Amino acid sequence: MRTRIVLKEKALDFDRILIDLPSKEQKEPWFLSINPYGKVPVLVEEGAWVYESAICNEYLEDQYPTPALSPSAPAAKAEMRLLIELCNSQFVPPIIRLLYTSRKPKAEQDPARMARNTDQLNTLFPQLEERLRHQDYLLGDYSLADLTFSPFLGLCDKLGIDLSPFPHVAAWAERLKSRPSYEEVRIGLTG
Ligand SMILES: N[C@@H](CCC(=O)N[C@@H](CS)C(=O)NCC(=O)O)C(=O)O
Repeated sequence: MRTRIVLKEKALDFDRILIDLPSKEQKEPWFLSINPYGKVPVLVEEGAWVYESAICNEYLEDQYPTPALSPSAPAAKAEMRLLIELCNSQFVPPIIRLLYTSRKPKAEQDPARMARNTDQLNTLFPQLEERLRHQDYLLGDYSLADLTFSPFLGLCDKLGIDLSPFPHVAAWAERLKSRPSYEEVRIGLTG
């Protein structure tokens, strides 16, 4: 979703090739030869084979700089990369663990483990709340940092994660969900 959001934000045409994840097509030799991690997305265009969504997104930003989804000043760009890293190291893992747990029958869910994941999120949210108190997006203008969070923020409702103690985070999540790129990618089976 994160790379498709960038493609949509930049109004770039692309073909989407679906990989059958449940049947582990991503672990077949042909796929491992293009992404040794055996994961989607992989972005392919003439002269470029790129994987890891954060790298795909930076590639697209460099190759198609308009509209800009990244600040140009080196310090602000470093801040954006730190936020992307924060998302991938502190936000995504507890959300994924909660998602897996939520798919198990109630009797098999470990409440202590779920509480640890929720605690981890509740350590992160105040940092985001502070940052969003005086601006609509993490760096002021919408950037790759925001869209790195958005698909996972979109799961909070479903996972029963209460954002109401963090009203600026909750408003930011709504703002991100209301961007046409997010909605098109969420509902789109193709493109
Ligand atoms: N760090 C990677 C994570 C990619 C990832 O986990 N992709 C999932 C789908 S959203 C996947 O391919 N899962 C299949 C698997 O791990 O076998 C990125 O941001 O591109």
